[in-house]
Amino acid sequence: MASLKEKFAAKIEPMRQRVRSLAKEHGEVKISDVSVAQAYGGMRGVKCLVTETSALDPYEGIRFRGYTIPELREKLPKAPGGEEPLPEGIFYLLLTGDLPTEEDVREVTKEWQQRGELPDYAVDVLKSLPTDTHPMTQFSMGIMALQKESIFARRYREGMPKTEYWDPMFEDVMNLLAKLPRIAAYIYRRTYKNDEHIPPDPNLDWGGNFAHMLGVENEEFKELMRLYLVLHSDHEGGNVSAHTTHLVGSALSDAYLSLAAGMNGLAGPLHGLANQEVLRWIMELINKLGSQPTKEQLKQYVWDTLNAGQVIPGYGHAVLRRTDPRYVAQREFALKHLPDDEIFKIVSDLYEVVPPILQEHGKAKNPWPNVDAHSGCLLLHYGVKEYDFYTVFFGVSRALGVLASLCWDRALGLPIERPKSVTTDWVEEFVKSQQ
Ligand code: HAX
Repeated sequence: MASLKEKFAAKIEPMRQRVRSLAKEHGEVKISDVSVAQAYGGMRGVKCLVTETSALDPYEGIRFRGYTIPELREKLPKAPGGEEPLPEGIFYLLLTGDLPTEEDVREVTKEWQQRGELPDYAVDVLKSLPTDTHPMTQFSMGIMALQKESIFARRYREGMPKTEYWDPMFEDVMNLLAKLPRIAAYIYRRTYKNDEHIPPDPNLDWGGNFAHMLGVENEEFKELMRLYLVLHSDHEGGNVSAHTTHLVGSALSDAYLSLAAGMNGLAGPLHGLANQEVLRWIMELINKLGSQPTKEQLKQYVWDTLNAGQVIPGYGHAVLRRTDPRYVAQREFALKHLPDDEIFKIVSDLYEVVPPILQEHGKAKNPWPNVDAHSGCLLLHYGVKEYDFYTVFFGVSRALGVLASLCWDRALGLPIERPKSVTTDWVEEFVKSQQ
């Protein structure tokens, strides 16, 4: 059996040739134009990035290397006795484009178990932070603390040729992925559980072990973790965390520097932090209206939020124009495992109440829920009630996709990213000259 590294290596040259011949033979073909509105409006819809790992359709949602979420839940290998896909499998798929076998996935699990140890000095950095430092800030600093481990940075200093960049990048990515659940669990236990830590279980898979180190000993929660870590792994290349990781990596910053930058973007309330904001908003709702609000009360609460000039967290999307299939997958999990949960009932009622209100409000282009509208109620059900920590779960998962892409960026020798900016004076002159 070819190891993941050998498998990835074998894919590189054919892919390099595909990209080279596309650029040579069709380099002048236009795939996008940019309007003034797009230049000022967050570049929505401008096709100017190539990302291999996943693609997002506004109506169908995400496909990971061509596979929908229901297909992956069926086809990716599972833990013994489990029903949800293993995150090791999605990483294998995102990196190679091929579905892994059970044995392929076992090999990745083993690699990550072996590479997972956290050096003392990185733990010391986390220990030095006040415990009320936001968990995402701690997470980003934990990743940065490990940067001196970068093999890519060392090999670059030693003068490695460009054709070899992918190799130390792959090694950094595997080391970093192995350590992320340990950093995250360390932060959780230090911040919320009296600094009492739980050693990893060498017999568990990456997601199951993460659940174990958090201290939630529940087989269903382990399954939730596996599903969660698969669902949040990738969402094509233009979202803030993916684009930032790619952008910073394009300066040949190593995986630690690039991922930390991507995580800082994920920590914004319009992106990954929305998952904690959803729970905070629902908890405020419960404080105000009790744990069994009527739909009429919910409607008023939604309008009050909008009238106060705030967004409804977990609703809307820059690309999607339908309910996020990642929301649907989490809803299916809830219907199966926690159908009577009170918060799930509120989340379900909001699914009925919010979209017509957002339509009537008339601003949001997409009134439907995104991934973040659902995840908090699942985590809370299993006892993870510290919602400031929720974006760290997202971050551990998102690393799978953005780091697989970073391996490809170096394998394809992509250049430093440097779009052209113009001034408003220039735009005004240009518009005039076109009239
Ligand atoms: N509630 C209220 N207003 C909303 C809204 C919402 N959920 N979603 C969009 N709008 C508003 C925007 O604020 C914007 O208002 P202004 O014209 O006053 O600026 C207007 O509707 C048009 O926005 P849009 O084009 O529909 O949306 P964008 O592409 O600009 O932004 C966002 C997409 C996801 C940031 C947006 O829908 C939002 O703020 N949603 C709430 C926060 C959220 O759930 N974020 C997580 C998104 C998924 C994700 O990345 N997860 O990590």
